[in-house]
Amino acid sequence: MKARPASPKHGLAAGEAGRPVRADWTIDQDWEHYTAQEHALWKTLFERQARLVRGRACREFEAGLRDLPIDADRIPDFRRLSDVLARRTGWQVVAVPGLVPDEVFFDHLAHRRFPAGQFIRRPDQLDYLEEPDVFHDVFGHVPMLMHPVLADFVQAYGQGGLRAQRLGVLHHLARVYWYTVEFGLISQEGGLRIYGSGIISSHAESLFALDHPSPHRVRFDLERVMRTRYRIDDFQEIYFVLHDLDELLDLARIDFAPVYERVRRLPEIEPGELGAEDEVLARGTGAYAARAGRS
Ligand code: HBI
Ligand code: FE
Repeated sequence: MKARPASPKHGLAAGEAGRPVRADWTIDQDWEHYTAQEHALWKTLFERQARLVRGRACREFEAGLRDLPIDADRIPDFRRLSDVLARRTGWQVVAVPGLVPDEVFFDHLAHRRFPAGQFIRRPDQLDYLEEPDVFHDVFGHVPMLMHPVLADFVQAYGQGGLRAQRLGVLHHLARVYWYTVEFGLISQEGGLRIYGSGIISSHAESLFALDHPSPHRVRFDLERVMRTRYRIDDFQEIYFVLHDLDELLDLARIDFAPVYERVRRLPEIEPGELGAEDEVLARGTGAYAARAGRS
């Protein structure tokens, strides 16, 4: 891990033996106890990112953000977010101390509860951290959950996660989530737009994903994506592009079992690798990855 967040200062994450207090790993957001410094850090992140993603994020993100009680002044209160979200798509936001075990994560999603990091990153982690904090989860994910298609797709991922685990193919399914919900691009009127939360909540990657010549931008294809490894410690070397968010609705409905059967026999694909069957929208130079010592 490149950077670990400080453990939450309040809303105690773990019992004395280091186990979570509740079986579902939720904690109280304890909104009243955020410090002025923590709210100020939110403001810094929010203002910078709200300005940057205008015209870069897809219109569904813009609409979701506009309709939610999320603003620059304070870290959002999950109870108020849940009130609005529940009325729109039936989702709620619950607080967790950070990454939770896969089964716990899937169970929340399957029940339309989005586990959001309670803590906010440290000031020296403005640009990057690997563990999801309140800015990544609330600014990045919650506006997209206001959209009915994304709302259904993320629930289907939770339902499919436990099954994929039993089948021993979770890594294939996790790549679908990674290259859509976290790092997905979509083409809309003005060109490429971002819908992936990992990009939307990152200042540097919001620029890199759309404008940098290094990464490939390739048309989304389910089996191709299931075979593609990803990196969690740096910008992506490839982004997959949807024509329409409705494509995710089809994915939420189909049975992945036969797809897993095909994919598990096929070779894995490295993040920077292109194949003959790819519909390449923009071939990347790979220059960034090469400079970072990969190639
Ligand atoms: N926990 N809080 C949190 N957020 C995530 O995005 C998350 C997680 N646990 C597991 C996980 N993601 C992934 O590894 C699964 O999607 C496979
Ligand atoms: Fe995320």
